[in-house]
Amino acid sequence: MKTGISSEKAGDMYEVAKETYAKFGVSSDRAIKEALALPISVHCWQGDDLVGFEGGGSLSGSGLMTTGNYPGRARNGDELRKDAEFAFSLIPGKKRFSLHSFYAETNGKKVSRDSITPEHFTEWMKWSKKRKIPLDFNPSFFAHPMADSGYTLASSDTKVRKFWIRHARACRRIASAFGGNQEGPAVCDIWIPDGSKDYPADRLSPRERLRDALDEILSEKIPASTITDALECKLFGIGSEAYVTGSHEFYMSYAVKKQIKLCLDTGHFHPTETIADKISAALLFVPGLLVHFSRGLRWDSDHVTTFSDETRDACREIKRAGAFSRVDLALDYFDASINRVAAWVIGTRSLRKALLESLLEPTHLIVDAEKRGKTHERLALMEECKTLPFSSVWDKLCLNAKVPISAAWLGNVDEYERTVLNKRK
Ligand code: RNT
Ligand code: ZN
Repeated sequence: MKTGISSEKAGDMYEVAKETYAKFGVSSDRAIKEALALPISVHCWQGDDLVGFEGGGSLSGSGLMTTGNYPGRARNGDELRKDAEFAFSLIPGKKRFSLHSFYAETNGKKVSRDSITPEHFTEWMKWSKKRKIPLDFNPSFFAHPMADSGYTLASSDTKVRKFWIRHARACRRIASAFGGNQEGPAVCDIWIPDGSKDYPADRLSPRERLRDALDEILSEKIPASTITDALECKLFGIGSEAYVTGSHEFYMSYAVKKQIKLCLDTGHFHPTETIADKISAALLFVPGLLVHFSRGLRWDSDHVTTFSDETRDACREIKRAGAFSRVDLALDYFDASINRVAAWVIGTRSLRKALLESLLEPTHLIVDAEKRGKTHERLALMEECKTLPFSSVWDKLCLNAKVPISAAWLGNVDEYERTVLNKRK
């Protein structure tokens, strides 16, 4: 597909845009540089529908669901890495790659989740080093017989609870090994599905057990130079409509008490609630945030992230708070109904766009208007910003990063689909 303008034309248009932004006191050159340097952690699970390499336990009971049957799902580590590399060639800026524990490569041997070690991620770490793609990690508390009851770390069954505690401890060591293999720590995000379909009579006991389990998991001291722990809250899931043990209040309080990063997933709140307003509040009390950029459609449906108001508002809030150094940016969605590589490219490019847009905002002018009590100016500036020549700066960012501009990347995806994905039967 030959969509988009020539590099030459894009260059010319950028010069005009640059002048326009300069009139607002913004250096678009600097914004491009900063936007390219912000790492986005791309989630491996969009590449294979969250199936993993264990032989695929059912997602049922976890509240997670991938729908669709587009051809070309990656079936092993080599395919997943190849697809990710291809997607990365179309995505501008710094990337990380986030793995779930069941992407361990065990040479066909069955290794229990409480016994996995860094050794099972040797291929990933080699790849990470070679491609200079830092890794992040996630213990997987679902798609496993021990999660069938719907409870893991909060289970009343000691055997079950202990199993998952051992799993989480094993995962923190793996994340730490990643951190030792790359520049800077690996983010290790704990999310559990625990909850109840209908109203529980006892909401307290599972939360007490979860608190104690987390205490046990996190008691193992691992240097912050290799691991960044994060805890992910949720409002509800399919099958946990009435009650989620790891709710927002639970993890917010726990994270504040233990000074751990809080993970805010854009799909994990009431549909009329967005995370933008939570960022400045939480940042006052926790060391930092992990944001999972997703797109809930009517529910936590994990649609592909887009350049939506929600994505843009969240990025703007981080920028306005001067908090990019304290917020880890990650993606979390899974759509099997469309080309999976394109899904990666769309979501990551959209988030990068929103980051660039936030960095191009003449925040100083808007804040100044507010300080002077000129709130009509504040609103007017916010509105005018929406129609500044952003697209020309975005194209220039892509040119600088040597990735296709505009929709030209669709041609590359088309070819990859024909020559690689369609051959997977
Ligand atoms: C689930 C959480 C969690 C998962 C991934 C696969 O609702 O968002 O982050 O999506 O761990
Ligand atoms: Zn998430």
